[in-house]
Amino acid sequence: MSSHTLLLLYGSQTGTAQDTAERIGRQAQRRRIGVRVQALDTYNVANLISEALVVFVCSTTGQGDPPDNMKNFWRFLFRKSLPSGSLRRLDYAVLGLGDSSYPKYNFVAKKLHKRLLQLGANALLPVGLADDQHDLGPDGVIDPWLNLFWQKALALYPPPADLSPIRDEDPLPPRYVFHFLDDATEKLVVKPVLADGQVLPSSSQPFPARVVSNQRVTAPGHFQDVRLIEFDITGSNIQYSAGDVVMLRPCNSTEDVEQFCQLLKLNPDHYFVLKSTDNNTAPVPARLPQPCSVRFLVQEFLDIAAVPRRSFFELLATFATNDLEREKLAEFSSAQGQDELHSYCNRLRRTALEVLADFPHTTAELNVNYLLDLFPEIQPRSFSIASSLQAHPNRIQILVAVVKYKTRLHKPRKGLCSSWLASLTPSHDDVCVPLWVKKGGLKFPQDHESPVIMVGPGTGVAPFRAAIQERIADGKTENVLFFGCRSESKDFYCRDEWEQKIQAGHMTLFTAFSRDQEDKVYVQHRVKEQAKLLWDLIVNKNAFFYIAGNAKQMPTAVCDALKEVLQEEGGVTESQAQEMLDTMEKSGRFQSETWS
Ligand code: 2AM
Repeated sequence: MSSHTLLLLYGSQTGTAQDTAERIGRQAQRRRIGVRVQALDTYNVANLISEALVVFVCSTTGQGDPPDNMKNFWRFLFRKSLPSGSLRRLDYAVLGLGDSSYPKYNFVAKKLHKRLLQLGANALLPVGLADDQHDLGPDGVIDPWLNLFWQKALALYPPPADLSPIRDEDPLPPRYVFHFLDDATEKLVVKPVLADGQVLPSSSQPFPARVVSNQRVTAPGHFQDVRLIEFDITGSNIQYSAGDVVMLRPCNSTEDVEQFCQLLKLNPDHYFVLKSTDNNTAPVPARLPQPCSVRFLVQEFLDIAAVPRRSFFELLATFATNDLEREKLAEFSSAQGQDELHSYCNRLRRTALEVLADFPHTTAELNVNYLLDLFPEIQPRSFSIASSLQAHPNRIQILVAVVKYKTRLHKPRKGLCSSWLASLTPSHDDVCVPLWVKKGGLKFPQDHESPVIMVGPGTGVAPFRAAIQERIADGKTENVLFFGCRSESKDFYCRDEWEQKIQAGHMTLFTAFSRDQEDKVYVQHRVKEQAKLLWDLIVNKNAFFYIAGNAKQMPTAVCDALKEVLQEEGGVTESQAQEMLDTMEKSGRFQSETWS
């Protein structure tokens, strides 16, 4: 292996760590350093002992867990049998991406750094802890960290003297080349494989599920459109339990695809064959059919509706010939321009497509071979499953809050996935959503005796609906649900279902309608009111306690309320109550799942 090879390994949940790793990879190419960029779980960890220089870029998920595409690596690295000096030949650096508003801030990066030191590896510099809450966003930490990294790395691994660096103004060679087919060519389209009932559906082989129903469950006119969407998974081999999540990839809207093609002067009906310029570092994505139509690429693959990252501007700037546009793009690409870029893009949630429309000259000059360098791939989204197989055989149901809000921009902002899902019309065969299922973070008790207490305001109720359905089918009827919404008449979804189950004696429900009276009433207030019941369930009956939802302060507030309950009823101090919660958490009797 060449000593001039830098290996960039990333663990990425939403694509940010991957984008950062790729950005560092491009910086390495400019410095003429050979580079490989890989997701941690696609890398054979046993090879680490023979690597020279590795940068790990890892994000931390909300619960402090490593991202899915580094879970196997994580298990391997923490094996007790690994000898302590086994990585002493390795030089490394760890860059963590996190959000300091979460308690387990950058936990994965910190723990990885410690473990590598323990295994004898040499840290080139202290672990970098990028923070979403930083005034300049994560780049506020990443840029100075990278400067220091390059100083150290280039001193230890100087690039070949006969090659000069590639300037920031010049584009790097593209990772792919498009070979367009002329219309006369017969197109034998090789479609990517879909799961056919023989294998378990996965990211590489999703199951095309028919949309059975798509029902608005909030009152007409209510500000929030929430959908209960049902998929048919007959013949898929999919099995799931309460707490599991379904993964699916959204598509861009037809209007966005049309506009994109117009701006770039592309014919959506043209077909091309994609060739990689380096199969080792950038193989042709298996999700793309061969040949592929421009429409398929733009609709299903390129994430043109996301707020673009800085690397997008860096590359776009290299195509600018118009002076005004070039100047602006250079500013957005520079370290000094990050504030300005934040105001232009992130604050207003401006999409990549809208940016292209703002820079028409540059967009018209874009070299199509760079499309996959400019736009990341559309990432799959996860939804807590809201149904159980016992109650709904061969079905998966999800609750989706359709994301729509205003910024100073004229057009309302729309969440790509939720808007796409809401737009699907149920029909017999033609509307199919490729999906697969993953184990979720919430686990419900297997025994028959333990009661469960669940706090799930808004769409946070989804995994609890699954749990209640599943438990009732198993004859487990001690189910206590705290549900919160704005108003009894507007967004109290699943009401009929709960009423029927309450009547049957299968569950207890406490509701908090936050806006039906002058003062806000939230689920945490109801938790406090039920102190006696909760104490009895938790202490005498060994109940499990769950929180799920998307309000940022809600989980902490519910936790505090629960601590107060324990203090009040048990006559213990605050720290003793905290200890009780910690013990419950360790044994799985206190679990939470939050999302934004
Ligand atoms: P609000 O919108 O009236 O503030 C589902 O979204 C419910 O969660 C709504 O009733 C919402 O109330 C409520 N909610 C908002 N912030 C919350 C918090 N910090 N704790 C508990 N519930 C909250």
